[in-house]
Amino acid sequence: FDLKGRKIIFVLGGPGSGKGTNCTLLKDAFHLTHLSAGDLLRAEVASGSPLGSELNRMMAEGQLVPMDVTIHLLREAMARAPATSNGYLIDGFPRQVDQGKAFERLLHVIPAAVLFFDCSTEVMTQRLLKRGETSGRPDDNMASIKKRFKVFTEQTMPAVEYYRERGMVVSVHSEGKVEDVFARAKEMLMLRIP
Ligand code: UP5
Ligand code: MG
Repeated sequence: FDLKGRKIIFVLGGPGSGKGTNCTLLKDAFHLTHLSAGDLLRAEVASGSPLGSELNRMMAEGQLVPMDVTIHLLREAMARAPATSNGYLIDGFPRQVDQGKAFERLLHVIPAAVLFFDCSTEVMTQRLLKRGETSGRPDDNMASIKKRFKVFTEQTMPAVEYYRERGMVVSVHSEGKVEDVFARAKEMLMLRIP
C-alpha cells in the first residue's frame, strides 16, 4: 500500500462533537480526503451483507466493531482517493490505543496530527437527540447515546491521551457556532500542515 507521501490526520472527539461537520469543511480548505470510519461502516450495513447486519447490531449498542473491519474499509477507501489529494482526514478512528498502533504498523505511517474536538456531554447529547429526529441512525437515541459516551470515555479517551503524550494532539473547543468552530480548527490545523 502506497500512501504517496500523503499526510494522515486522525480526527477524534465524542459522539456529536462535530467531527463530521468540521471534516466536511476542512477537506476543501486543505485539499484532503475525508474518510469517516462510521460512514464506511454504515455503507457496509446498507449494502445488506451478512457482515453488515452484525455491524449494525454492534453500532446500535455503541460497541466498537473489530478493528480488522475498520482498517480494511479505510485502506480500500484510501486507495480510491483522487491523485490531487494531499492526505486524509480519518474521522472517528482510532477508537482505542491498539487500533492506532495497528494502523501505524500496517500502513507504515505516523500521523501528522490528531485533531481533537472538545465538547461537553450536555452539548453533544442535545445535538445527537436533535439529529435523531431525522437521521434514521439506529444509535441516535438516548439509550444508545449513553452507551456511546461510556465507550468513548473508557476506550477512546485513552487513545487521545496516548497521542497527547506524543505531542500530536491539536485540541479544538467545539461548542458554539459551526463557522466559529471551523475557524478555530482551520487555524490550529494550519500550524501543523502548512
Ligand atoms: N452540529 C455539529 N456541529 C455543530 C455546532 N457547532 N452547532 C450546532 N450543531 C452542530 O455533528 C453531530 C450533530 O451536531 C449533527 O446533527 C450536526 O449538524 C450538529 P457531527 O459533525 O455529525 O458530529 P460527529 O462527531 O461526527 O458525530 P457522530 O455521531 O458521527 O460521532 P460518533 O463518533 O458517535 O459516530 P461514528 O459514526 O464515528 O461511529 C458510530 C459507531 O460506529 C460507533 O459508536 C462504533 O460503534 C462504530 N465505530 C467503530 O466501531 N470503529 C470506528 O473506527 C468507527 C466507528
Ligand atoms: Mg460523524
